[in-house]
Amino acid sequence: MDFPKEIFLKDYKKPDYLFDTVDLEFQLGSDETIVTSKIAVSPGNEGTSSPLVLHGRDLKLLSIKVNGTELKSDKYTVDPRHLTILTPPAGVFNLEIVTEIYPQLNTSLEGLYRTTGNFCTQCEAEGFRKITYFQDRPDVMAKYTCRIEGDKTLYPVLLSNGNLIKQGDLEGGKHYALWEDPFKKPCYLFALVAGQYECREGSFVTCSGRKVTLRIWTPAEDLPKTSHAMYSLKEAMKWDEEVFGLEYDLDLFNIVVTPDFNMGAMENKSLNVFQSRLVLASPETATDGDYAAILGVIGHEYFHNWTGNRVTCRDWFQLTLKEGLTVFRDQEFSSDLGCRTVKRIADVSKLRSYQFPQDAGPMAHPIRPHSYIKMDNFYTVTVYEKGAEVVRMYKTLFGASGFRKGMDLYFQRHDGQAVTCEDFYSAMCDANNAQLPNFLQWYSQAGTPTVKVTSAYDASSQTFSLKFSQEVPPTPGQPMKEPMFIPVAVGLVDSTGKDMPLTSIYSDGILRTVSNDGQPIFTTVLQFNKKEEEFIFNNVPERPVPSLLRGYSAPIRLDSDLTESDLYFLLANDSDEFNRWEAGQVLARKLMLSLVADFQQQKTLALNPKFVDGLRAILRSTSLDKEFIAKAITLPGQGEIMDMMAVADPDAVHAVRTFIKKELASQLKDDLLAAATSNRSSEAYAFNHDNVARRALKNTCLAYLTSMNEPDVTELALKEYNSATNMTDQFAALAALSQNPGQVRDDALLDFYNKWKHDYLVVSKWFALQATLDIPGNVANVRKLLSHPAFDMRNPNKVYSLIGGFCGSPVSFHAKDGSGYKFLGEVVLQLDKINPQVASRMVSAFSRWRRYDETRQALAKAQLEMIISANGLSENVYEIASKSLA
Ligand code: 0A1
Ligand code: ZN
Repeated sequence: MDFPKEIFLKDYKKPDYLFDTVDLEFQLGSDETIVTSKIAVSPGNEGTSSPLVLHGRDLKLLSIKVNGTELKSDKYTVDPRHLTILTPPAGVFNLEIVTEIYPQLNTSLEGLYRTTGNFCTQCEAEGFRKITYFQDRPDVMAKYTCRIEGDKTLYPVLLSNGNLIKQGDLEGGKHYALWEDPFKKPCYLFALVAGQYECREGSFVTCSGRKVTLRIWTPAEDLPKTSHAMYSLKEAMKWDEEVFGLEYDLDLFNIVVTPDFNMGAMENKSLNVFQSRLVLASPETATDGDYAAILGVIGHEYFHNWTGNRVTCRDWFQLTLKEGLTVFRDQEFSSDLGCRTVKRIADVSKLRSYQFPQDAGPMAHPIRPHSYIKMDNFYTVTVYEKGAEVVRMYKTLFGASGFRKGMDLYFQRHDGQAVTCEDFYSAMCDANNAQLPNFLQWYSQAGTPTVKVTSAYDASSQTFSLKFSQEVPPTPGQPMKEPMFIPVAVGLVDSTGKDMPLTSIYSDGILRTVSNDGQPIFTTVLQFNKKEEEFIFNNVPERPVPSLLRGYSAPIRLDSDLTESDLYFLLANDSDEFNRWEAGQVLARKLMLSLVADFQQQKTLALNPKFVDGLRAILRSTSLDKEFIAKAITLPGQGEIMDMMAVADPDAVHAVRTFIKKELASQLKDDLLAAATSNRSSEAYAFNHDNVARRALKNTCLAYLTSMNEPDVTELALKEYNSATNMTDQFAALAALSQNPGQVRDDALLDFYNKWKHDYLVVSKWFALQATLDIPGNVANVRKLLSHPAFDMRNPNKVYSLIGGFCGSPVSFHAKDGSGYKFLGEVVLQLDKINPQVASRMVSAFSRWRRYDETRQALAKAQLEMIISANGLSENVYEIASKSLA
């Protein structure tokens, strides 16, 4: 490996040359593909005479012409990563480059590759350079045409971006298609698909009356499983018009399904590519979780058409400009189509379980990183999910209509451009005549801020004070931090459980009236942007219980002086449902941490009866949403608790969580049984909130009950498994049974495999379930599954299910004898030869090795050192491994 080069945001320079049009021609062959690229080049900077440096990887250069004349070999240089034209002509000129590539050998799944006989591309972030020599950077935007030639029988379907201009037959059993995309785009949005597909066709009439043809392409046998995806696409198109006034801009929108794909999906202009799991669904084979993921990701990719494609990123450091914003938009879309509180809870849980640990580890980076070695390593929960939280804060501050004004101004100013996060910030602030001091720190400072709050009530002056202080922890390369701008949504709850009307607040020496057009308000957003600040509420007739950070108004850790009884009060009464859930989670986290300490001191574990009572009241509620109840009775994950410990102790956390689960199950058995049996599906499967909520509650209760491992509940779970009419119920029952080692579990797992071995997506679930089993010695089982005939190391989805699932299970992965670490070390090296992007996602599981005890530290470190000293390591894995060891 050449010594990997780090790239810095501060070094950004505009491109020396612009590409105005790009005409591509692909001759698809069974062994090699010939790519001809004709580019109209113009100088980017007035009168530039610098060499034109093009990126390229794994390409065989066949010829290069400038203005129609073959370029002599002394006029250019080629190295493994570049083609440099030493003295390009002044002014506008035409460049023609012919390369040969080998898609069937491309297992990295970036650039052009073969998958089950078909051709597919993936160009984000820097895959286009594996197709042809190019200025592979997002601020080079051009209009493209794409002509594809190939065997008509092998590749009857030929697709690219934009509109189909021409197609026809050629000699030798070949045919061609010519596509033209009228919109300028960066090369990372280019796509080509060729192969044997059938399509489900639908249509959508836009708000201006244009009829758009919608096509979802899959192998013929999967067509029946595309109806939910088609529904999701139409809903997304309608939603973007209604909520943001954004209309689709072409007459055709294609989605292609592929089994082999590194990420979830890709927003190529008018030709989205999806991994199968995020399109294909039927009630029998997909769970409610799958249906929800499909809705969200179809929405996400479609929404990119405006946030990402029409307005794109100047450089890859700005990735959150399109991803944070588009995740925020897909979250809102799913909220509007389902239940807002439940969706918010799911999103916040994801942030806490995955992003908080990243922000506290060696890979911590701001939502806009300052540097990278491999951009692929920065498609992270920080850029995506924390980025979405940052966008959400604008909405919290400016309200829905202020946020919309900001979006409108953003598109008005930047349609057709490649821009920066500051451009988005300016559009938001300018549209609302606002200044948000320190807000931009969210883009440049890593680490999760901790906000401490203390409260005081003064009866004589009828004032209630909240004193805030904030601390942003040091992160790699950033030892000192500035205060952040933190919007804190607050309500005050009176002793009857009602929100108090808020009238005026004193802060910063200024008295502010709080009202909405003269109407009292019940939640106000405090703008906390200093190291310390006090806010005093006036006209507060009695000591309230403050409901802080309502709706989780900022991505921070909150440390308040609320007492246990305040938290139980909020759990029972808060009008902000998110904070009701949150109160329960705070109580559960405290309980789990104190029991972990007891466990470590070998004390007998006992469950606080108030906690049981609190959950019983929630479980018995007839007014709360059923999916909300399911969430509210679910304990924080093991990772979340480990993250809060000075030294993470997976065994103790696992033992405590299992103890609480069983104890709750036995103390709440009757209520759990009632909920599990009264919420069975009575009708045919439908993916609507009501039905999803019933299933969620039933299956959560079933998992609790089965954890007791008693014959009556095992029998119940078996009955649920056998009588299930949809995958949600069937898989939930199987997962419930799988908690307990023994014959029943082994039989059920085998039965499930035999039922579903013909369906690779269901088999992936089966792999994931076994990988995540928190049972001692599971390493050996997972190792065995690596050689299962259905497993394939070249398929990312299977790797994520089996290896990724395994790394997420604390007990087996962190086995004290190091067997889990050793297993992962071996797999990473094997994977790296096949697919560096996937290998580097897997090696990330080691990155927090310093969080564990000394024995585990030494074992994990040894694996990282073994990996980093391996020959021919990819830059992807090198970056994660070396930063983890630094
Ligand atoms: N932009 C896509 C996801 C994606 C990102 C990176 C990829 O390769 C490194 C591929 C796809 C999205 O946000 O959906
Ligand atoms: Zn995206």
